[in-house]
Amino acid sequence: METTMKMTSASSKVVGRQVLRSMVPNPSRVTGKRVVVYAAPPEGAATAPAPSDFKSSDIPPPVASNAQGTSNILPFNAPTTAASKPVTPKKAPMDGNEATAHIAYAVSDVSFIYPITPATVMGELVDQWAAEGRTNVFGNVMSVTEMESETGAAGALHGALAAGSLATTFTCSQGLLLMVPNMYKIAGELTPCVLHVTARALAKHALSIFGDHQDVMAVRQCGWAMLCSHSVQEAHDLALVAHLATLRTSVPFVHFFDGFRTSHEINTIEMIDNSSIKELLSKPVYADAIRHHRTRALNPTHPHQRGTAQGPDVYFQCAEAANPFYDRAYEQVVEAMKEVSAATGRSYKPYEYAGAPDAEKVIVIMGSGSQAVEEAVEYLIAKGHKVGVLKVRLFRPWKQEAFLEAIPASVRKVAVLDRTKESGSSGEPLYQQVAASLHEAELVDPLLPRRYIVGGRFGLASKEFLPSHAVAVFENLDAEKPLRDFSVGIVDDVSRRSLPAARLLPPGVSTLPDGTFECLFWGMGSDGTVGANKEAIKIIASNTNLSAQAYFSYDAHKSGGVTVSHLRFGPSKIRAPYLVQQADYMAVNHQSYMAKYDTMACLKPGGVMVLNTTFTTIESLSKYLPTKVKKELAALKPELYLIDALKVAKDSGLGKHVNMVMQTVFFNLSGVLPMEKAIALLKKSISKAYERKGPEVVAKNHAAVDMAISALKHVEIPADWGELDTPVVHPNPPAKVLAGSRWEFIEKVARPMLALEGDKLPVSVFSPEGFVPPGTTVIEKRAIAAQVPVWKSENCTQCNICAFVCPHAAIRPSLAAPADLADAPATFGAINAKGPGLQGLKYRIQVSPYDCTGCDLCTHACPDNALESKPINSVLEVESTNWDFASKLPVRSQQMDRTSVKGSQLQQPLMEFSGACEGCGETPYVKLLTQLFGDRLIIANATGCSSIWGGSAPSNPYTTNADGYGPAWANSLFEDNAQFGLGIATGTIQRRKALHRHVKEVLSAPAETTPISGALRDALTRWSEHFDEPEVANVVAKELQPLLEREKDVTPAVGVLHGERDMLHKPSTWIVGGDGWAYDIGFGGLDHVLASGENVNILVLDTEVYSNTGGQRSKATPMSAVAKFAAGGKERPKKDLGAIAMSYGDVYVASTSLHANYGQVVKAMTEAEKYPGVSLLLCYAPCIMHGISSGMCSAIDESKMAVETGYWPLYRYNPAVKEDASHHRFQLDSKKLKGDINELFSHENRFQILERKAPEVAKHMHEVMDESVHERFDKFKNLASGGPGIAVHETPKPQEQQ
Ligand SMILES: Cc1ncc(C[n+]2csc(CCOP(=O)(O)OP(=O)(O)O)c2C)c(N)n1
Ligand code: SF4
Ligand code: SF4
Ligand code: SF4
Repeated sequence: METTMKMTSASSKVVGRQVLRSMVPNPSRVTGKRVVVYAAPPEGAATAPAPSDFKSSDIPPPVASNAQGTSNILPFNAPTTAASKPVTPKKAPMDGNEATAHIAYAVSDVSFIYPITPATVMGELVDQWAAEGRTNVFGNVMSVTEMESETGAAGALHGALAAGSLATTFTCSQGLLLMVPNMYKIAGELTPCVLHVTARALAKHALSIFGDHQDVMAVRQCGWAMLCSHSVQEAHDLALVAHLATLRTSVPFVHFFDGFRTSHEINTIEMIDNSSIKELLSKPVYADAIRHHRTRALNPTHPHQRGTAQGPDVYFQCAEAANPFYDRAYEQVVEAMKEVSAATGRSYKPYEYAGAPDAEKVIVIMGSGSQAVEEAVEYLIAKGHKVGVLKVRLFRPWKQEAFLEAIPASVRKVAVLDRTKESGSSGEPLYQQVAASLHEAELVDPLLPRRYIVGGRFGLASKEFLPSHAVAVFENLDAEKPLRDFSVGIVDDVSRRSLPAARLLPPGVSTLPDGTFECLFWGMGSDGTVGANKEAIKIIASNTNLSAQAYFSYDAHKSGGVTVSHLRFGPSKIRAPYLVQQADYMAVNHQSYMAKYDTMACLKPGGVMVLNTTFTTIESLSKYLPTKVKKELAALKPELYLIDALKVAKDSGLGKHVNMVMQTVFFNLSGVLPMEKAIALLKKSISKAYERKGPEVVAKNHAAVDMAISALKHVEIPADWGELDTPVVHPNPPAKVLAGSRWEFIEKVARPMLALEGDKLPVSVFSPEGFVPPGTTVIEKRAIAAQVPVWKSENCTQCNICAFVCPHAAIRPSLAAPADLADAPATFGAINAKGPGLQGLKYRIQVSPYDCTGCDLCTHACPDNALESKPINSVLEVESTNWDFASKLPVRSQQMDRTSVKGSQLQQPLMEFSGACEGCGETPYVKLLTQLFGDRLIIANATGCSSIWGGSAPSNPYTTNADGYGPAWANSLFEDNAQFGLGIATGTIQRRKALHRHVKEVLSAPAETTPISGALRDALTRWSEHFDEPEVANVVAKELQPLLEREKDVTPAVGVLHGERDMLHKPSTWIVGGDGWAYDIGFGGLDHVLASGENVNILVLDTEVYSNTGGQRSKATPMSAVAKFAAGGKERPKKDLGAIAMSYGDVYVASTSLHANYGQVVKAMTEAEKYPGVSLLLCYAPCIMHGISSGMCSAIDESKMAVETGYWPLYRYNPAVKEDASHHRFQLDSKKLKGDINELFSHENRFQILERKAPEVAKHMHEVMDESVHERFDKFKNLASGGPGIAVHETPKPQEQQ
């Protein structure tokens, strides 16, 4: 197979080259003109006119090609001779991102990048390769620069192109939208460039990181050619086609492929080697194009001007002048495709038909979905149907003739499938395009047969699209009244547009090639299962002759959520762009999943099933498994294996990481490789994967591999399973029943979604605006902790620190009157409460074992050894009963001052059980915010981890108090959060001002015309006098609710007050986001808000990286830290956002570290909220991305050390303070510096990587950092004693606030 391929490609290369050379025009030769200032027009095109005062003779002439037909200003530094040798294609398993990045790197010199899922990986790879010094085909190391946003990336890209570079970038979704203005410019100037896009949904009613074509369709009008890859192999090949075609045409190209399905699918591909690419690029057509691009670049030795302003007299004509470039682009794409074909043996067409030659029905489709259609077409043809699929690769420029030619003449019915939604249109863009083409053709040639056409949508946000869905589309075409403008893959019971299930391809019938082996691995986020499976599939693909495919699906939790790895391998090429439906091999890595999810629905009868469980005998398992599962097991009759992988992992020092154990078991049972070989390969891959984490981690993983097999047990499924009515120990009991719409949402939407059954939900259960009621996380009860803390009352000093540090609000103090405890469970011990105002009450610390993540922060933080970690199974029943009882106790929080550390924790947290990682450093700040101001909080939240753990539907951790009050939370975008928050504040102030005016009007109206009660008059008067003081106004506001309800009809004016009564409550607006938002992409807006003087509060959760997208560098990243996009360590120091904010003089600024100083953060939040202007809180937030060597449970010690060494200073700058000899606006809360900053660095992998890789560089950087930390501390000391340094403005005048 390989030899044939090699011969074909070698011979066709020669032919191809001769043919191509005679066919491809050299623009300057064809036109006989020197075309150097404007992009080379295609053959026959009019040369774009030069500005009237422009002398083309000012430009150096293009250098003629030499006799061999090769330009003598070849852009290569390296010799090209090696390229002519035939090269055996290298097969390698990789995902679509890597497949694309290889090409982009090979042919580009410059890249400006910015992270956005799922395109980030391409940026990370080119950054890594550049850091490693890899050279591209021109012999250059790519220059890779991370920008502050995609706006910046596109602007810089535009600049690099204008300077004559070969430049590229990678993005999608919101990032692509930010590029639109520059995309117009780049295309308008006819600049060769390729933008690689992992097509993704756009943020509308909700953000979604998953794949569809909404983003690319939103830029289809920008003047870029659009080339779509349908598979991982195509992403590799067509990436090159795009780079070649852009040079040939001077039209910039968007090369796109489906986000996740293609970008993250690992498949075995044949790689194009750099020598072949080099050989291609050394052809005169490309050498000339590159030279041409460079000659027309901005250069003072032959200057010209671009980007001018034009008026009505010329703008239109100039826009039309580019038409010839687009008119001929199709041919150039075809040429480039032929060249890549010649080099690879794989042929592509812009519009490619597959199916019956005499097909009567076709589906037209673009992207990975075409492969599912192809499987369906093959299946239907085998059953005698005349069907086909038309795969669209080139969407812009659209070549009507070529498209029409690709459709077999026999076709009478056409269904066009779009992976996008254009609300209110009469059809989506591909449909419109196809319909227009067919219609025009029929108009031009009335003899043509009439073709019936319908359009529909599929696969939005990676919704599964199966061959059976394609069959349903064909069946629709045959219906008596086919649905037009339909959807497929969902149940739309509202507008009834969805297609019914296919009859010809029932569920359970596979369309995969014979011999394909399918595997499923159920893992838990951050348990390493996904990483291990990526390695497994790479091992299989690289060491057998089998084709392999892997895809991974996740839920929205940052960690502790469910992950499912879908692996396939087999003798034939695997397309199947959809999830494994029925596995031959299924591993369930966490026993609780057997009850939580319908795992059995995914297992093939007679397959192999491995369960990681602590119940390793059939008797104990029998007691644990739900009856339903046992019945299913009895029916499916799998080979069942049990293993206590957690024990093996613990014994080998891996804690709860069971991934390597389960991986070894997989190799053992699947027999895909001889076991000895598999073990050797596994160990090799472990060494490589964990190298960055140090030799100890590698050794522990090796030990796990060695110990795994002996712990594996085969068990027989008892014949009577399924008939027995075994009592069930349910690990996920239904939570409390709550009334109203929240309960309805929980039952109808949240529960099915959490059980991974969201795909089955019909349209009617959803709110079209995407709103989610508060407090839905209360039902999740994930039980993901291995160990949970249990209270030792005898040691407890009632400091409430455990609750203060808990990221998940899973441990809380309870106060109760003795009478409240009359019905307490026997295990609900309580001690006498200590502290002012608490006399006579009982006190208890209670953990919720189902909600605890086992991060151990509370046990580490407890100063009195009053918490003990115990295995969850030993305490689950008792402590969850205690928790339920504690949750129902009357609220007694009013009895404590909430602005103390202890008092704050007696308040109900109105943010609980979020999906953040165990030990997350961000959540405790926001939880505290809700304890201080939760009942009047409005949060504008930037996109980032805090919007994911805080707002991933259906999980809403923001909840309400007994009055139904709680944080109102919204996310606009990543880049605009400061402005969004300012808008909320301004809008709120405006509405409250108007209400205040109305109240005053009612009060001043004569009693005869406004006969309101004395009680209402009195309350309105008090409200009016204190409407801006929440402590009074919000109490009176509550009093006013029933009064207004009763008297709303007295006069229309009172009716107005009633209508606006929810504005009586004074809110507190907080703008919350991460450092990536505040320091980089949102900085412009943030700065504007800082300068606005409005009464808003800004909370920056500073993890010092873009945590949500995997840890890329931001301008908050410290020097020397290795982050993604800073593979060689960050060279520049962290930006001082506090100093920038303080320079305004009237901005309240605090730098805080919750774990290092509990009191300071409470003080800072309280002061910030009180301050009648802009406040900025910088919050040090330890994150898993820091790689703290002893785990996140040490985040407290680590934060303390960061403060003590001066790495993270604690201060407050309060412009409300009147400066005098003893009062200063700047307060330094850090004490005298102590300890060695290098010790801090030695605990965190982000610093250690550089120390291991380049010790000298790291040493130097750390010295610089140490020095600057001391300098900064001295400066702060000076400021704290009233020394100069910060602009002092007048204390802001009290303003009318919200
Ligand atoms: C315009 C745009 N570009 C990129 C993204 C992708 N993105 C989402 S969150 C994020 C990083 C957030 O980092 P940070 O602000 O530091 O918050 P953290 O995740 O660390 O809490 C990025 C790059 C996006 N959503 N929108
Ligand atoms: S172990 Fe972590 S999640 Fe559990 S209660 Fe303690 S701090 Fe909270
Ligand atoms: S941290 Fe320890 S001593 Fe303090 S309240 Fe919690 S359990 Fe008690
Ligand atoms: S900030 Fe870090 S620790 Fe917190 S959820 Fe994000 S990645 Fe996890």
